[in-house]
This record gives sequence, structure tokens and C-alpha cells, in this order.
Amino acid sequence: MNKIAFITGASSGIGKATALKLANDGYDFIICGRRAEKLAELTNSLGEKVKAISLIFDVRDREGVQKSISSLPEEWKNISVLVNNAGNAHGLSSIDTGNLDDWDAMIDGNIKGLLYVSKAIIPYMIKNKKGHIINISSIAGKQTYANGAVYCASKKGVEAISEGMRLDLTQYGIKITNVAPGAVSTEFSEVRFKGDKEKAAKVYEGYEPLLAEDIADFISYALTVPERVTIADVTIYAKAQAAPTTIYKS
Ligand code: 8X3
Repeated sequence: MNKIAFITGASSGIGKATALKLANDGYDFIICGRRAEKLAELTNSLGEKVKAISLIFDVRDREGVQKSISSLPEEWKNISVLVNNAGNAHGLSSIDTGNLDDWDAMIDGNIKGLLYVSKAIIPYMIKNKKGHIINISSIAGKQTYANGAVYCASKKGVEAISEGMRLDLTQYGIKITNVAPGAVSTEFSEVRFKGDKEKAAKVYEGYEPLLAEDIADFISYALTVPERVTIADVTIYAKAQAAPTTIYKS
């Protein structure tokens, strides 16, 4: 069996691109998401050399996460790499007009979901005295922008969890890499704007945004550095982006 990578939010975007990239690097996979069909498509495209198991759950479902992970066959529990990618923005509103359901979805998915999955997997890494957790944060976790208070708070939460994981888990030989991407052309904005494709497309107009593959390439790199090296924290911007709300558009 190859080394095993566990990727959340693998149905699309950065998660899917990461699975495809790591398939080339020789990993087997546990891919997780909410959309069974999309995960099945991905499993088929990973190629014959790679073994993959799909787990269908929403990271916000605490019991579902625990049950799915504990039901894995024993040999699949030796997870080498956990990519905590699942997470979304819901809405872009001033703090006085924001929607409580959107806030719950962001706090529950981006923070609590990441914790539920990590809590279920970390014991196996501790047992093996080895592992690598890659948390997909955001530039929103580095700098708050107007109308994004709760999304930014959720990603600042991810930043704090990455730091805390590093403090608590380095003693067990577990590496933690925090990745903070800027604007990446994925379904991200469509989800944020609740399916408004036109509004979402505008976010990526007039410049060349990052692609999901750019983040996947970095993740692959972070996993292939010598064992003695930990890439702790990286911010990745598109060339035209200087800050969360400063993008030079033509
Ligand atoms: C995604 C990027 O700019 O919306 O996390 O915060 S941004």
C-alpha cells in the first residue's frame, strides 16, 4: 500500500486538484466530501495505480465524521497526510446585516469541521509518530476585510489552530503546514454569492487569479521536502493581488 492522504472537500476546487496532483506523487487516498457523484468521478480519474476510498460526510456533522473515520479498514487508518481543505464563505455582508445561518455555516464548517476531522485522525498519527497536517486557511485569516468579519474570523481560527497543532504535535513527529491562499478561481465565490454566477465571475475578472492547481502544486512540494524540513506557514497570492482587497485589474 502507498502512503495514505486524507483530503476533505475533495469534490471540487483545491481538494480535487490536490488529489489529482498527489495521485501522480504515488499516494493512496481517502477523499471526503458531500457530493457522492463528484467523488465517484474523481475516484475514476485518479488512475489505476492509485487506491481510493470515498467517505461521504459533511465536516459539520460531528457524529458522521467520527463514525466514517472509525469505520475505515484498519490498514487505511495509517494516514500519512491530512489535508483540511473543506470550508467555505457564505455571504459577504456588513456585521450589522449578516445572516446568522451564514455565520453558523462558516464557524461550523471552517473551524469546528476542521477540528472534528483532525481529532479523529491525530491519534493514528501520534501512534505512528509521524504525519503531516496541511490546513487550508486564507489570506482572510491574515487580514480582515470589510463585510467579511465572520469568514475572516473563521480563517483566523484556522491560523490559531495551525499554531496550536504545531505546538502540541511537533513532539510526536507530526508536521503542520498552514496555507493561506488569496483569490483562487474555484466555486468559492459562487458559494459565497449563493449561486449568482455573474457576481462570482466578476471576482476573477481583469486579472489572472490563482488556479486550484497552483495550491495543489504547493501542497505537493510541501510534502516532498526532506523529512527534517517543515514549511510552517505560506501565503500564496495571484501576481496581481497585493492584499485581500487590493487586486490590480486591467
Ligand atoms: C479566499 C480568499 O480573498 O475571499 O479565502 O478571502 S478571500
